[in-house]
Amino acid sequence: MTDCIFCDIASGEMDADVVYEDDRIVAFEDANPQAPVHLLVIPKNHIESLEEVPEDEFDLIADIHKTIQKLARSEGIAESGYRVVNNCGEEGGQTVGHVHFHLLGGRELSWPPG
Ligand code: IU
Repeated sequence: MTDCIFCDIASGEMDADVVYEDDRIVAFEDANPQAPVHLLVIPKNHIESLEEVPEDEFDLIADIHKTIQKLARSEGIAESGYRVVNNCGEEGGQTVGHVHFHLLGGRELSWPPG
């Protein structure tokens, strides 16, 4: 175990409902879902937030978005539509300090967020 719960999920030390995994990325069900489909997609390596992504690691962020596109299709929400959210930092509403992207869908989502 580390002091980062998402690192522990990525390494398999902490249980989560993992729906996708490759050598750099893991996707799992959010423990407190806000929509019928609510997945979190994360890099396996620890990066605190989007703000902390090094210039030379943005290919990883692109791959995460390719994964999100695939997951939206496999979850059956690609045609109806979905939302991808990154909360960054305190005022952005980030509560877990390991960069993650929410994939939400399966119901009509309202806008603007709170
Ligand atoms: P946020 O963007 O940092 O606010 O989102 C953190 C998400 O992580 C939030 O939706 C939680 O429900 C979710 N989560 C989880 O799925 N499993 C956990 O063990 C913890 C948080 I801690």
